[in-house]
Amino acid sequence: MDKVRIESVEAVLVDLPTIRAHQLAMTVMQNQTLVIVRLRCSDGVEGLGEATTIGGLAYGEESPEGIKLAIDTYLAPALIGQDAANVRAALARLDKVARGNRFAKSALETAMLDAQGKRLNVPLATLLGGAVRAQLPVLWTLASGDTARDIEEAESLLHARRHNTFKLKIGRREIAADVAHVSRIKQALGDRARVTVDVNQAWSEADAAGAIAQLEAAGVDLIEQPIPRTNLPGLARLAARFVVPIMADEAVCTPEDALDIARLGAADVLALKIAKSGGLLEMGRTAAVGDAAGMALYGGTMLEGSIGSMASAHGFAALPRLGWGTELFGPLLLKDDIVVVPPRYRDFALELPDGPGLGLALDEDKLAFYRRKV
Ligand code: MUC
Ligand code: MG
Repeated sequence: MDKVRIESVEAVLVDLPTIRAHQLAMTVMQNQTLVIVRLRCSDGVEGLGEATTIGGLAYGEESPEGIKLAIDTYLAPALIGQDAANVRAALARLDKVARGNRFAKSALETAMLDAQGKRLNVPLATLLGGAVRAQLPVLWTLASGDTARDIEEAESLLHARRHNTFKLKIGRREIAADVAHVSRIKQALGDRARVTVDVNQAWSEADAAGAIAQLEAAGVDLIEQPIPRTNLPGLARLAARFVVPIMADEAVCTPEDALDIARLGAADVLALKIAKSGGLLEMGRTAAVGDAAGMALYGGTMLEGSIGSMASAHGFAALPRLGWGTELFGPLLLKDDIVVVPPRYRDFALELPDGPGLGLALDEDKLAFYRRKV
């Protein structure tokens, strides 16, 4: 039987406005740029993939423009002509031409897996061994920058039964102001909602020790990446000192990172993201290390749109254990979508579609409208 080959790979920049300003320790987002990958194969099947960053280069080492450049110039040429059904062999080729560029590789891997799922007429999760859950618990991030507005937002989402866990982005302001903000929100929501905080590496270890004591007393359920990702011994000291669980996010990208964290006891929970890991398969390896070490797992987001979020959803649905649920709310933060049927959120969960591959179809008109023209 003739092999199906990869014939072309296109990377398209898509700019979508957010529904409100999204304030994080390192940036304020008013829009999000999606790098959409369209991978066409010799049997006529097209696979879709997506990569995003947060605030251009503010979060990590890749930017949307850089991802497109890496794909157009180096990665796409290495894929063209390759066996479309052999994703691992294609990924090994990508690792030969590019040492890093995990976000770009993740988008390409998603597109290959989407195409293979469509070809075999099975959901992407089936290619990963199968989904053990069809609904993924999903939290919402409160990050308007205004306490009263955040409380209103949380109340309306609780009422709509869309989210009952809220993550607060802090680390931008003075610690006292952040602690007051979080405490007011937790007090207003009480036992009706779980509240977590993400500091995005903004504090020193000493500041973190003082702040976490206050946040723990205020009833916060989880502390995400309080100090710089490179300070694993510091994270370990904080994890030992407090009962409230500490989650590593920026500190964990690869299976080797997870192993270092496990050896040091530097976190109770690992935030997994397909972009940080370089794709779904590597995310699964990272998860396995954390799981084996007794850490709980959490399905993180790079604030992707529907394609990247659904790719993540298939991966997280296939993990045997996912103790802290997910934050795959990215599509809901964007004012519009470029897929025909957007992901469905209901009863505090994201539903996994059962169509082939990702289970999504591009809206060509929307794509044409939002794609970057220059
Ligand atoms: C991060 O660091 O976790 C996830 C949710 C959100 O609002 O920002 C992201 C990034
Ligand atoms: Mg985070």
